[in-house]
Amino acid sequence: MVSLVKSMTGDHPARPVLVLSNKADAGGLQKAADLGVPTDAISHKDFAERGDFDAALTARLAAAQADIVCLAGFMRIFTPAFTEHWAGRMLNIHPSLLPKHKGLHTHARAIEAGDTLHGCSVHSVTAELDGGPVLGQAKIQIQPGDTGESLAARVLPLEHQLYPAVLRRFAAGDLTPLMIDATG
Ligand code: NHR
Repeated sequence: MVSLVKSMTGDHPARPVLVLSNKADAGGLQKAADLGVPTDAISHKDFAERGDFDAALTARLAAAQADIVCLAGFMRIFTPAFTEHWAGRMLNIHPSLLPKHKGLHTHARAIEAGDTLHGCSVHSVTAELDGGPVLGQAKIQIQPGDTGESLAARVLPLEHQLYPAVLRRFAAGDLTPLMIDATG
């Protein structure tokens, strides 16, 4: 999130209008406020149904006049009504080379699967979890002796490079996949 916010200056076609979390104590809210970006929190626990929480998110995003939604560590699965409302306008970064390893614990699962390549993907968010069209990927080699933790530590800086680069193109209307090869 911080990498995205910091990237949106100068000739970038987008600007950050709101950083929104479902957790009032999320560390990112303070970081965003320190960067001068408006913040808010809406707790999913205040809603009996997922659809009602999602509707509150859409209302808050609309009030901020958001055109594009970028998920960054957002951990609540959206209802189809929400993904349809934001269809073609919502991005997520996922720590695997999609379509491999959707869901959680991706680094450990890449090692367990015997993969030699790993990385991260930015995708358009659809109702299918981690299943929307891929807009960019960055790949690294898995080394002998790698653990989930060591892989996560090598992928994270690539996430910080890939996501802003994809957002810049996306905001300018360019949906061509951006591929970063960091296999050395
Ligand atoms: N919603 C839809 N409909 N489609 C996607 O592709 C989504 C999404 C919501 C979030 C991010 C994704 C990730 O970065 C994302 C993509 C949370 C879960 C999950 O299991 C899965 C994937 C992602 C985020 N969430 C549990 C739930 O019941 C709660 C887990 C928790 O609170 O810790 O919502 O990988």
